[in-house]
Amino acid sequence: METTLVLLKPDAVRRGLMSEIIGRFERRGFRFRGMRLLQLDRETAERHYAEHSERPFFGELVDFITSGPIVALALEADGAVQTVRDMMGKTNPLESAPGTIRGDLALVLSENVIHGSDSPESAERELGIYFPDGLL
Ligand code: D4T
Repeated sequence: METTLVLLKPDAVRRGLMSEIIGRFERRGFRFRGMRLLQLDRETAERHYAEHSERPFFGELVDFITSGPIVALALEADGAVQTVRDMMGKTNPLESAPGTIRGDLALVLSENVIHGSDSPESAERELGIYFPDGLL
């Protein structure tokens, strides 16, 4: 079994899409091992996005992810990392297929409603950021 970290970004919470997105993961059959509503401080956001620290969009990315409450989910299934990535669609919503979360709910790269860990190693690192006390 594998567990992955999902974030519903501030745009998803602001737009009232929490139940729409969480419902998709419930209906797909994931086991929910953690769920938190929180607002990131800049230091934690910079830790989350450390791999992008040299990219030109880094400042705006941190501004955006700290701009309001987010939901962090820890979801377990066989192949959870890839299954969540497939359900999310491509990073740029304009390239995301209909039927995916971004393909149905987003249009803008910088406000693409959801994050999912991109590998089991990233999942382990990111779960430690959002669920330092462990999972159910
Ligand atoms: P996250 O990490 O949010 O799940 O997105 P992805 O894994 O799908 O994509 P990513 O790491 O390449 O990008 C992280 C985050 O930065 C935003 N972004 C990305 C942006 O605002 N401008 C850009 O040019 C790129 C490439 C969108 C997602």
